[in-house]
Amino acid sequence: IDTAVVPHQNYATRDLFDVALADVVARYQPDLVVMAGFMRILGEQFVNRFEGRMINIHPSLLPAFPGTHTHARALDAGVKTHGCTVHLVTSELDAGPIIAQASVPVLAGDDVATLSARVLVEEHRLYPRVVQDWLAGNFDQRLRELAAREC
Ligand code: NHR
Repeated sequence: IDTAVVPHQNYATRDLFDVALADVVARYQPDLVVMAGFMRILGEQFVNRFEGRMINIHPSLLPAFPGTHTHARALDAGVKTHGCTVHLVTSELDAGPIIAQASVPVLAGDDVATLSARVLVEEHRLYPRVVQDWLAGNFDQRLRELAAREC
């Protein structure tokens, strides 16, 4: 598998980093851009070029707990069900159309370590399944319309 590294520290502004990263990704003419553990908010310079064919997995049941520290916030809120969400990436953070979700119970005595580990098991099941379905063209019409509208 080809690898490229684009360190954001090398760029003076977010926009310059976004353009540099997008240029590298565009070289591959990707059918699908799959974000995993990507922790930099992407601006229009990146999103506009791949919108509708870029997905992210987020460790909460969106729209609950967008952003960071999701497991601690779920525990603080006392929710009984938590999980992960695969969504289309749009310019609005963690707010793109939801593609798929998996849920786990929150158990008495859970801390961030035990809860995040339970969610991660589901992330590893859900994400490959979504990618496989996407590339097989198995997504329903509604999602294709949402993806097209976001372009
Ligand atoms: N970019 C866009 N435009 N839209 C989304 O939906 C995005 C995105 C970039 C990343 C992943 C998301 C997550 O799964 C993601 C979704 C990082 C932050 C964040 O606050 C927020 C959400 C996500 C990832 N990043 C800080 C920043 O200033 C840095 C935080 C840190 O370094 O720890 O970029 O949770």
